[in-house]
Amino acid sequence: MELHPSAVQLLDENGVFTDHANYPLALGHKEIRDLYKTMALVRSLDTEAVRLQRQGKMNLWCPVASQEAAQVGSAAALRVHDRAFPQGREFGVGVTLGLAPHDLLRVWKGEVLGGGWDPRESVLALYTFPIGSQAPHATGYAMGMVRDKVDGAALCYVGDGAFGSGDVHESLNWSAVFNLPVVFFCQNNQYAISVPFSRQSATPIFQRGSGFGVRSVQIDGNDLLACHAVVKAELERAQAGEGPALIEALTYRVGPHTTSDDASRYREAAEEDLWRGRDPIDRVRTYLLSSEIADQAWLDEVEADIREQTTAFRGECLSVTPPEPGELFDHTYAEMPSNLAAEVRSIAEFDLEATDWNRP
Ligand SMILES: Cc1ncc(C[n+]2csc(CCOP(=O)(O)OP(=O)(O)O)c2C)c(N)n1
Ligand SMILES: [Mg+2]
Repeated sequence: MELHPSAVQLLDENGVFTDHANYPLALGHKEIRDLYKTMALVRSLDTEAVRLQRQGKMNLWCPVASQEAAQVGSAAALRVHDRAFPQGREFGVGVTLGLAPHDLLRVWKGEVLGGGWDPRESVLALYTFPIGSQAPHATGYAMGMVRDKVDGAALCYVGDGAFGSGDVHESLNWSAVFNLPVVFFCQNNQYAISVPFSRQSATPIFQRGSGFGVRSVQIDGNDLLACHAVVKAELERAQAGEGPALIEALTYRVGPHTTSDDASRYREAAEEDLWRGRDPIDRVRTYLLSSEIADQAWLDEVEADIREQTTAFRGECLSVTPPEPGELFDHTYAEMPSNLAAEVRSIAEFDLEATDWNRP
């Protein structure tokens, strides 16, 4: 899938910058350097997380490689009174918002109780795994912001697959009818697990917005500067009373859906290679060097610093201990049914070490 002719792009595939009349660049040189560093850090930590899973140190991981521009650029546009509602792939959003990377992976080590961070202390709500269900959360929260007169807006992260859910359509409609300060940011990475976008929708996602009366735009989701400029402008407009917006950030997932998936079963390597060539980090690096916003010595320093942070991340990941299996049942019922109570007891009594797995 290729960009629509109307798509907003500030930094093209070759790292050439052209400002945009409606969505001008809203970052200074230092901020662009900082965001480059965050993108490179997210790439390195994500790569390490995949490694940890392959080494049996983590149950599952949901790779974000090649979606760093969409995640870092959008998250960097959030202001202190805004609130972001993620799905489950928003590791890069959490890192950009300053959450501890190892807290963001707790849920993937089975530490299911509480999600890993306190959403009341952060702009970021907890990950949401039932597809699309964060859209009514964001919409309701935006309604509350209006009533409480909070100067902010909600940013709702959705995938392309979430546009097959009723929750997203109901939220688009409701937010338009009530003119709510919510921005829907869709990372169209062109797959919902194995289902390609061509099998999900006959129209580009951003074109769905107008049917609800939601202003909509497609952007180059591999362009850090466009992701930041458009999310910033749309959050401000939503907050100013202009109503909701839908941003379709066209990108690609170069890795598997999760570490349990084998993407070679449903797509060609040539397609992955094409999108690897459109790498969002390479493009910013080229721009930094060609416009003399940074030099090679600075890039080398960044690389060394990221290497250190990645080593620390690995150590922190190894020290996250999953809860006892029986804790899975806590906080589920006010009064636990007797059959579940019996299950909890049998788990507690189960002696893993003494089990003879070869017994017929
Ligand atoms: C309601 C619901 N149905 C099905 C699933 C299983 N499921 C997990 S991820 C996924 C695809 C999501 O695709 P997309 O929204 O494009 O997000 P991406 O994973 O590409 O970031 C599905 C169907 C789910 N989590 N929730
Ligand atoms: Mg997708």
